[in-house]
Amino acid sequence: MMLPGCFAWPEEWAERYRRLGCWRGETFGAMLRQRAAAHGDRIAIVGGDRRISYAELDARADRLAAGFRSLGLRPGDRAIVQLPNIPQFFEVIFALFRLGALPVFSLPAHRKSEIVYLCEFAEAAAYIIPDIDAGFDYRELADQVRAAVPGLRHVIVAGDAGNYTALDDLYDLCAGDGLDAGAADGIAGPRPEDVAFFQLSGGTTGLPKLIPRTHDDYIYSLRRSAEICRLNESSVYLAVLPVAHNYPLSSPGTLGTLYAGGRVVLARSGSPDIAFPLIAQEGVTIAAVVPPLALIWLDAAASRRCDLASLKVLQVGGAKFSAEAAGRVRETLGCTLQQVYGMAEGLVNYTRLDDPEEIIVNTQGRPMSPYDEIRLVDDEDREVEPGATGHLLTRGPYTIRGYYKAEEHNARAFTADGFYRTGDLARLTPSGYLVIEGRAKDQINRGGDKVAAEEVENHLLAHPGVHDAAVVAMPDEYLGERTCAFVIPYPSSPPTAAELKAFLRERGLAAYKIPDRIEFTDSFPKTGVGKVSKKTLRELIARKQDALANRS
Ligand code: AMP
Ligand code: DBH
Repeated sequence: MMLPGCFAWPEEWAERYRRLGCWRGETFGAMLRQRAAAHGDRIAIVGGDRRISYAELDARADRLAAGFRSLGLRPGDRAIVQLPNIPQFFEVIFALFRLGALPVFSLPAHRKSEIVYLCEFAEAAAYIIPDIDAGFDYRELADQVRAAVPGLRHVIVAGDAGNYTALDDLYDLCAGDGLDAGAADGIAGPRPEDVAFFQLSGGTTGLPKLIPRTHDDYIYSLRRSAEICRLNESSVYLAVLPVAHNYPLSSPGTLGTLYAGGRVVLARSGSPDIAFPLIAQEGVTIAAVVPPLALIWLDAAASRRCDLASLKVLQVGGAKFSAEAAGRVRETLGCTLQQVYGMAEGLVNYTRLDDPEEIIVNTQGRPMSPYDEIRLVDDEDREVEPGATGHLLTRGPYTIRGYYKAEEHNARAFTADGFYRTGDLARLTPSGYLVIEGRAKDQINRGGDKVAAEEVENHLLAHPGVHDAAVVAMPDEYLGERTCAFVIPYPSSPPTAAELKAFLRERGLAAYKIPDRIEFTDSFPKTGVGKVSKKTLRELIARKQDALANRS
């Protein structure tokens, strides 16, 4: 039985993916146990001044799972995990995996608006946070969340817990009671086909969607990713992006590296001041960044002395990387560029490490699995001509068949035969590589951070001085895109731009969703059928920016 609200693959497809050897019946708990048995002494995670071996990670996950259980967490319970790049992140998620409780992966940037929604929608039993990170006190956020969500039973803090439960205390709550003892009181641990956790979608609607991923499907994606990126026990993966995000978690990311028995090095920031010395000290072989960070690394490497000799592969993904910048990676950083185009819903594409430079620089890769199905269609769902640009639809052994508890949205986001509508516009090269040409979905991609226009519009509409709002992308040299909110104010009480931004912050919206620019207007351009024409608004703001740039 699938968790209520989750869509399993139809049985004939599940059988097919098993028969093809994609789904091998592994679970995360067993995967870690097996790695610990095979090479327990090897270092799995390096973070701050901690170096954790596979055996230690395995044992600590067991102890923590027992602690979570003593606290009252049960299989199937949801736990919002909002942790930065610290070793405890892995102890926590493997403990939850073992218990069969389900992490909901939130980003460190999320604030009250996002967390309250996640706690309510997922009916979370626990919320797991750091004490203070990057100058922000998550315990204060937890105070607000608890006041708004009475059903939230536990707040668990890595570090100084204040009034809440200290994560540290849970490791020793039941000394000597590994989780194996759980079987004795009826906790058998999850099955491979069970949902293991929820990822968040970048979203196109008012509220983020939850993406249920199973042990079977996700571990398949780790295995394929690790193969394609040629990870092995000597690989050292540098995690600079927030580890909860699907890209640094699984493409191949930290979990793909652990799958391959390699070493994960956690960085608290992607800044060259922090990342470059770590690369040299730890002998990092592969790192993953988003395009704006890649630009910073390229500049830094060109202008200062640094030892990046160990780095073999730099992955760039999350947003479109310009061919111009892509062409500079090999020469400037002395490593192979790998473009990664993926989504938390599933499908991930990679350029291959031995692809010709021309493909690496100019495409976003090809699907990782031979069983990924790709369709490019026009507005009426008819296949486009070969080589033409169309809406990208996909189906496969690790692409979900539906969001959690979102029946209405699912009817729009998936075709009747189970293809996911990515919302991206793409074309296929003759050799089968994807080139991303744009986006049809109502979303802004701010250097890899996804902002759903409707979500921000809803928050703006809550202001008493706002009659209507439309949020669009404006081009940006550094982030690729930034957000611009067009606002029709009530003439009687027009707010200022600064007031609106403060209002959104006050409502607890993550900082990356606060519009970079607010334009006041008294009407919106309309399409033929009378809808707000976002296309016209995008052109308007792009022209305005051009004019500004030319003047200076
Ligand atoms: P998310 O919904 O947050 O998982 O983000 C997935 C989306 O990010 C994709 O549907 C694309 O719109 C975008 N994306 C990810 N990687 C790339 C890339 N390499 N090039 C262009 N867009 C990308
Ligand atoms: O942007 C993404 O969501 C993304 C990018 C690259 C992703 O989820 C992935 C690889 O797995």
